[in-house]
Amino acid sequence: MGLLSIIRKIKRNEKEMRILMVGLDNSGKTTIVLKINGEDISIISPTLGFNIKTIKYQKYSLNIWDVGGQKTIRSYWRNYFEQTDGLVWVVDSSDVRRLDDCRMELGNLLKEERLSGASLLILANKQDIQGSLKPKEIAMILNLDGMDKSRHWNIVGCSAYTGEGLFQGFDWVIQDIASRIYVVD
Ligand code: G3D
Repeated sequence: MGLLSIIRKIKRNEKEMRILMVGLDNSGKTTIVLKINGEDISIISPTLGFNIKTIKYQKYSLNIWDVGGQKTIRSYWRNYFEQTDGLVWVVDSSDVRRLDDCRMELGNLLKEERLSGASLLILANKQDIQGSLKPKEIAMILNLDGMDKSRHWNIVGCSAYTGEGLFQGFDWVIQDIASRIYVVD
């Protein structure tokens, strides 16, 4: 690690931790955010024909958007990748039909060079629905073991309705980020 990056790490503080929450539409992102007590959801750029929601989660800033939109929009997202420490990818575990789509979109996102260092939490949401796939099954279908070995990732089953798994998931991603970016306590 170069001196400059060490200095940069020391200078950063927790408030700057930046997490993006992404997933196909209808996967449950908005519901999760409401459940974990995100207040004041503000909407960025509705004029551009798509929304990026942003909230505060504890001390952290969470940006949220749907993937699967048009390619032109996708190029605009890149502006938001700068300084992204963590990615939370939300899956609708009951929507087996769209899991191929889901794998493809996640794969595309992870190709972004600026996201290469980001910790990745996969939330296998909607576990309260009978017949929804378990985290292990989702991991297989999304081929998570096939990801770059340097990627820090974890998959946690959750339900935005019951709240099960949500804090476990977020605690993991925040801890993982903290262990990477803070040199001093
Ligand atoms: P999005 O922000 O990713 O697009 P939303 O997704 O949060 O709007 O959720 C999409 C739909 O899924 C909503 O249903 C929401 O209530 C439901 N949902 C979200 N999380 C869960 C969950 O954990 N369990 C169950 N059973 N449903 C969930 P509606 O009917 O309002 O469209």
